[in-house]
Amino acid sequence: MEISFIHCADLHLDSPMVGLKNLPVTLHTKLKESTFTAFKKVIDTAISKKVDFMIIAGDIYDGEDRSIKAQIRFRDEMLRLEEKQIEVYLVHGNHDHLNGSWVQIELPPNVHVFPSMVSVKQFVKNNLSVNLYGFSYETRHVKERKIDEYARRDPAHFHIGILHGNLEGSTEHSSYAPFQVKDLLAKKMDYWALGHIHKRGILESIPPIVYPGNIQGRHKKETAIKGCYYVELREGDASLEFIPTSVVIWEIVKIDASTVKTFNDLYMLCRKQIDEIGDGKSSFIITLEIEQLRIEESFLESDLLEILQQDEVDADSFVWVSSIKLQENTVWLKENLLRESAFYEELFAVTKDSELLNEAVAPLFQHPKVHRFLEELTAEEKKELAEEAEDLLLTMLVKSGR
Ligand SMILES: [Mn+2]
Repeated sequence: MEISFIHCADLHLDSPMVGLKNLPVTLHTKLKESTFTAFKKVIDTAISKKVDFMIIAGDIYDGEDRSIKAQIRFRDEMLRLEEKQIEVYLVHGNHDHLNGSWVQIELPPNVHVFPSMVSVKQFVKNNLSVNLYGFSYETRHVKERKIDEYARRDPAHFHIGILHGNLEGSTEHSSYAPFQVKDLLAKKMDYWALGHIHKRGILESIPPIVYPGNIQGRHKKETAIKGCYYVELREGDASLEFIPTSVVIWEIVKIDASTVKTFNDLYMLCRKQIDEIGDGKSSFIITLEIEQLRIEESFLESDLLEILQQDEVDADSFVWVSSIKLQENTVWLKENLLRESAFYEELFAVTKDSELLNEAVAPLFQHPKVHRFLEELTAEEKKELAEEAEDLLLTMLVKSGR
């Protein structure tokens, strides 16, 4: 007794991929296409592995308007699965909730969409039955503990829960349909197909409770290779294989610049590190984080970025530097400054003054359109802000040539 399926989530088809100035047109085209290309890889895998069905755990579309282009492309991929008699079980998430306004493109009959109430759908092959449980987001904000509405319904050989929601305590994503791992375990499912959190994670192995992450990163914070899971489920046993699908990989590359003395050294060091990333197969968009910089020459980040972007790029496998974060060795800088004049001592004291900090952020917290989205700053956040202020001050002093 065995079933196999693909579990993917957070396709975000037709993600706009904004904010990349200077990206050459060919690379931009590839990036704009990447969510579709990645999804095609998911479908190719389903077909080549001859899976019984596919689960899509929410956020198929990036926007609640579900662009017609995205819907047509999605339908075309569904048709490819229909040809191979592969069923699809999907839920809509906060990004593509049922209440959005869109032109409805009809999907083939192999696609089963869960309604907004937690419901069960049954997959049957020969004498084997699988119960799948799930719900789609009615509106963007589903804050209730929908997990409480899930109930295993026997008889069936396998039970699979599909849930687009947030693991309690995870702060990177909005806290929709929150749950704890113990809540899921209590439901006695054989597999939990999660979606919403874009970072891949296996929360439990028996039974598997899985966030596959998204299939293609959409911005510099969605780093590393993205993909989906190919799952084989047997009685009391499961095996998972990660299938990479991302077309363009976002990465943060840290460079320790403590040994460089001149701008030219720095440039050469960056160049070398960038060349080491390229593997001739994959494409990367990277943020360079240059740390421990202590060179005396003054230069602009934008200049360094510009020359790094000037080198030839190959659309099939490129490494593109999208931004640079320069971090001076602040201890060294501060020491230098303090040696220069007592004025700096006073200046740095300013960033430690919590009254001044409160004053500085007050307009934001009082703004009628903004304040309701903000939460009070914690002591830790205030400390971070003060440190960032000091770093900023130092950086500005360096850039102004002191
Ligand atoms: Mn998502």
